Amino acid sequence: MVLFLLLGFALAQEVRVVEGWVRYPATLAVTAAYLTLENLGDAPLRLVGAEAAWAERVELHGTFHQEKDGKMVMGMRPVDFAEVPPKGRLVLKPGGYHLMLFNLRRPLKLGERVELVLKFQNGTQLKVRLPVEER
Ligand SMILES: [Cu+2]
Repeated sequence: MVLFLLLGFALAQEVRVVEGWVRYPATLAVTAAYLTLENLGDAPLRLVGAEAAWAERVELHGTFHQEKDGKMVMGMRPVDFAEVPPKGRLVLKPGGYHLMLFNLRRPLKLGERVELVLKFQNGTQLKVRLPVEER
């Protein structure tokens, strides 16, 4: 039991958030979170999702270009994971990977910091606080 706790602690130290923000939502229906993760360890880490007490559901999305009626359009869809390379960074940003938060339980205030718990495939969870911003 003690070993498990120590291991969990050690893993949690392997990844950190460099910066991030949550888009100031226009409605309670949906918003998105963007952040840069840094993997300090020697093994790849896979971000698989997140939880937030202030939203009913969180999905990890990727953005793709696809052909539709002869035109290239940008679309997004849920993905199983996004990888943070060893000694490297993963950037979640508009037009790329992002976290979508659905059915907000309360209105968010501009400038407040909200908590998210990031979940990784190896069981690591990382609690982060991101500012609500209008960019
Ligand atoms: Cu999305």
